[in-house]
Amino acid sequence: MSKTIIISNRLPLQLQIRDNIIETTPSVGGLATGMKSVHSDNESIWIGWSGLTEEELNPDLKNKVTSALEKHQCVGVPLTEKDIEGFYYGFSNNTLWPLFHYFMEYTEFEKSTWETYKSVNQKFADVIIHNLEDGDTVWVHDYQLLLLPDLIRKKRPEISIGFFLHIPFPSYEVFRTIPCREELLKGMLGADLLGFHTYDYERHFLSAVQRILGYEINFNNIHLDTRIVKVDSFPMGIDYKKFNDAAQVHDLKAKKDKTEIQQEIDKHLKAGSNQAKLILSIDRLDYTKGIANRLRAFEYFLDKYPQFKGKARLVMLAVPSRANVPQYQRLKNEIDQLVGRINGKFAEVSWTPIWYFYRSLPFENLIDLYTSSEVALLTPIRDGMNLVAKEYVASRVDKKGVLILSEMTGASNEMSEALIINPNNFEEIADTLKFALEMPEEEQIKRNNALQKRLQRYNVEKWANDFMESLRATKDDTKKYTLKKITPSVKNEISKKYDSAKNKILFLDYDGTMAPFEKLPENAKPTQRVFDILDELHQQSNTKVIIITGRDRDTIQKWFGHKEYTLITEHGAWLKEKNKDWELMERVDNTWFGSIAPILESFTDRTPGSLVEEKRYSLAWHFRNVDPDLGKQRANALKTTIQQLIANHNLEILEGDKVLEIKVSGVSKGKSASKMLLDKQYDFIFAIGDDWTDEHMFKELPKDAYTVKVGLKNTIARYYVKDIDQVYDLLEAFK
Ligand code: GDG
Repeated sequence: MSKTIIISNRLPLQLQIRDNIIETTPSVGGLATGMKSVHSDNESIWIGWSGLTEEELNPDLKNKVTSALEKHQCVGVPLTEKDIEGFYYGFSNNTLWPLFHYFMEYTEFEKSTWETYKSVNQKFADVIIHNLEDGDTVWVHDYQLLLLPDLIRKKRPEISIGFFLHIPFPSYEVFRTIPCREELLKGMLGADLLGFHTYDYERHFLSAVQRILGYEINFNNIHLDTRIVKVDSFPMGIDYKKFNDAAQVHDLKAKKDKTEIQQEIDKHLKAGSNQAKLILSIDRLDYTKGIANRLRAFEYFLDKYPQFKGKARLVMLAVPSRANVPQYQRLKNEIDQLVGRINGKFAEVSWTPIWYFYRSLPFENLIDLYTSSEVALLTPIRDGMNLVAKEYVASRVDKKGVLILSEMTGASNEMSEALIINPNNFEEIADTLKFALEMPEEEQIKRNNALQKRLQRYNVEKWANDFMESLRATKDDTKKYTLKKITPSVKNEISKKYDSAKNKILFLDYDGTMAPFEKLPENAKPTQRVFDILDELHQQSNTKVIIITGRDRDTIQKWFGHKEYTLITEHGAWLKEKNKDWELMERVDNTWFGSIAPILESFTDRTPGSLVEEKRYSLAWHFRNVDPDLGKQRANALKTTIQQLIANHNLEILEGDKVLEIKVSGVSKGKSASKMLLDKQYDFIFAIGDDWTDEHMFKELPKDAYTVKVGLKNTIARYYVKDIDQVYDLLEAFK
């Protein structure tokens, strides 16, 4: 039976060795809970590192770990201390983490850690391949495993692979600075579906792919030679019920059942006689979380609004993280000093402004804090999502409480009813804190009502299911293409048909079909191989070879004039038959050039890299060498301008591959191809082309014609081949 394989750096379990016995406890993190619905019954396994290095395990313990993991449907990836050093602390946390969070000054690039990152990704791939069966679905998580999708794809091209990034994907301008940028993108593109928390991260990723790899992007699909990769945003939710239920139970607890922390909090709140207010913050101690900023802003708030002294208290839980990394140690010192200084500055006998916990707390204490705090103040400088914001709102059973949230978090995109702040603007934070502490209850309830509804609906289970559903749909789309692929047996069938046919006609597009695109159109000259193929076909009896192209007559005359093939140029305006002169296939004129050409030229002046091509009966504006976003934008603007001008004329705009062409309407490859069929009864009709001007031809030709698209794009052609080499292979089979 097919299964789902979840892969993350760490397994969702904590292992401990006590007296040579392995103890396991489930992890409480967002990912572990989130994947619960996917990682259920016998239909899934989870692959990752157990948390114990190879050096910590003797053969006996290794076996024990394996069977302990097996009980939870988990499989370990064996990693050494050196692996963890280079892969986890090194490349993942010293390079990717700061870079992806826009901390370029903290980003180190070391060749040795990059090498370890690659080899550890390979180790993960090896374990996966070993456990992979036909029909399985693979879901890879996060920045530690960016190369993994492609490593799996290389070994098992047919497998369905999803990838989700839990941290931001930075803007192209930041991402481009990393030396191994191409390898990272290609690694990710091994997946069928790539998920991000927000549309912005998705947009940044697409832009990096387009600019760095130069791949074709169609809305949110990336066209590779044999596959389509879909990119989409799936904002991760939380286990809403778990937090809401726990908060309800919490509120009903008798005093004696309350936790120690809760009793302390109650004491403080009571002493403040209704005026005491708690402001909560919870995060891992990480420089991305804006903890120092928050403390300084809180100090500024107490200075600016002294009426809150003795009343408002910041309860700050900072969970230790990567504590042996110097950067994190420095951050810890900075926070310790700031807390000490601010507490020293404002403390009164019965009140200290900051309660600071530097540790991890059990879940029930988390609920104590969520339910007792009037305000949650979350100020990350950059954060992929921020689940704490969602958990705070979900725990507010009475619907009171105010969330202040940094606009730099992924969560702020969905939580517009929260008070959204810029974490670098202390003035704004101070004013918002005051506003939050004084917010009327009805307004708090109104805002939380809306937030809770959304969190309840788009919970983590829905997130996981949506992702899996979308992965299935993406794979189905790709399968549609696979059905049209020219396999060796289809190729065989077509060439057999060719052999036995009496009269054969071949329509061959030129650019993108017989020759690759070049930066300058005049450089795409036919090679000897192209001539060899065409000559071979042309010499066969009863075979008519036609080059059918949008190119101008003069260039085609220069390149093919000495040959005897039939030539059709400018999308069907001109025809040249063997031993004859060029003749017009359609009555066309070019008297309109004078009004359109200056507009194209003005666009060219303003768009670096673009150029105007003047053919006899059409004008083309090429933007292949323009910055991709600018090119698209200018092409749209140009199209709108021209459309208005030509509204009452017999002209039309043709959109080719990175080219807009204005020509007399009614002239098309489809029309001219049909005309060529009139003089004889052909029993083998073949047409091949790569862009959508060729679709006209595919459409007009009879149903039993062999129509072939080059590249994986939407098409009405019956078949496709992946690239120009395959075009040559196919034509060489016609003998
Ligand atoms: C990454 C991205 C993205 C925290 N302290 C305690 C504790 N927690 C739990 C919280 C929450 C989780 O840890 C923290 O989640 P975040 O989303 O805030 O942040 P990261 O760990 O940095 O996670 C982040 C996330 O991935 C998911 O995609 O949102 O942007 O950086 O669930 O409740 N839990 C317990 N005790 C604690 O002391 N029990």
